[in-house]
Amino acid sequence: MQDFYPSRVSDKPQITKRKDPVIHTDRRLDHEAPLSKEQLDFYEKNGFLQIENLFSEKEVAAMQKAIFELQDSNKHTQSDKIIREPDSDEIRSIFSVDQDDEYFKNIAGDERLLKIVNHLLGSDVYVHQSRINYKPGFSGKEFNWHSDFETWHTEDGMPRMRALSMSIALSDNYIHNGPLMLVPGSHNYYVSCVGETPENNYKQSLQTQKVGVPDNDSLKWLVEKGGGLSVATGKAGTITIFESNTMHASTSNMTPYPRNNLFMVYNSVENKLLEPFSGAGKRPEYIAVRKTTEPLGKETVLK
Ligand code: AKG
Repeated sequence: MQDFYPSRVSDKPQITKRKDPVIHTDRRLDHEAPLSKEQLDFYEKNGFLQIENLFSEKEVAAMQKAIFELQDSNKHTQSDKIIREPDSDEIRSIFSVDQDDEYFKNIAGDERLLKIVNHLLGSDVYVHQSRINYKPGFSGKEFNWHSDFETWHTEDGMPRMRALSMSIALSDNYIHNGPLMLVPGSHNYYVSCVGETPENNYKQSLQTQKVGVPDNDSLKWLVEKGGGLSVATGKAGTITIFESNTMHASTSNMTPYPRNNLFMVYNSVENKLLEPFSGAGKRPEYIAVRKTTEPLGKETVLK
C-alpha cells in the first residue's frame, strides 16, 4: 500500500499537509452529533476538545478506586505491560487495561463515549490501545513531544488519520503536575521525523521517547502557526479528546500531587493496521491491537 505519511526515511525533517478529514462524518450531519456545533468546530480547528461532567461523581470515584487497586496489586508484578519510571520502580503506565479487566472494558465501551467517537470517526470503532498513565508525584517523568499518528503509522502500520485518544483525568490535572500540553492546529500538518526506527524501539520509547520526536524548528513552526500552546487542565473526570495527529507532550511531575489519566485510543474499523511502514517488526498486541477489532457495541454500561 502507498505510504501517505512517510517518516523516519530522510535526514531532513519535512512538514506536509494532512490528507484526511478531521471529522469523518459529513458536517452537514452536525445536527445528528452528540456534540454541539461549537464543540465540533473547536475540535476540527484545534485538534482537541475537553468535556466536563460526562461521568457522574460516583462513576469517577469508582474509576479512581479501580486504578489505585490496579496500581497496588501490580506493585511487584513483572510484566511487559507494566512500564516503570526511568529512574525508579514506580509504575508509569499499565497497558491493555480494557483487554485485561472487565471494568475497564466496560468504560471503553461506554455508550456516551462511543456516540462521540463514532461520530468523529464516522464509522464503527475498536480500541487500538488502552493504558493508564500514573505520573506519580515527585518521580513521574515527562512524555516527549510527538504525534501519536506518526508512531502508530510508522511502527504499527495504521494507514490513515482516522483515530483519536480519549483521556479521562482520574486525578485533578493542575497546571503544575505535568498535564498534557497540546499544539492547537498541529493535527493539520504532518511532521516527517528524522531517524531510523530501531528494532523493539517501544522498549525504550515507552519510558523515554527519542525516535519519532519532531525537530525543534518544526515544533516551533507548529506552535507559532497555532498561536501558542494549550494545557489540558481540569478536575478529575474531565475528558480530553485529541486527534491522532495532534502534537502533544507533558513535563515531569515535581509536585506531591500524582497526575493519573486513563487513555483509550479508538480507531475506525475502516483503518485497521497493516504492516509497519518502518519495515521493522510489529509491536506486541498489548500496544497495538490487531486481533480484537470487532466494532464496539452500544449495549455496555458502567457497573
Ligand atoms: C500519549 O498518550 O501519547 C501521551 O503522550 C501521554 C502523555 C501524558 O500522559 O502526559
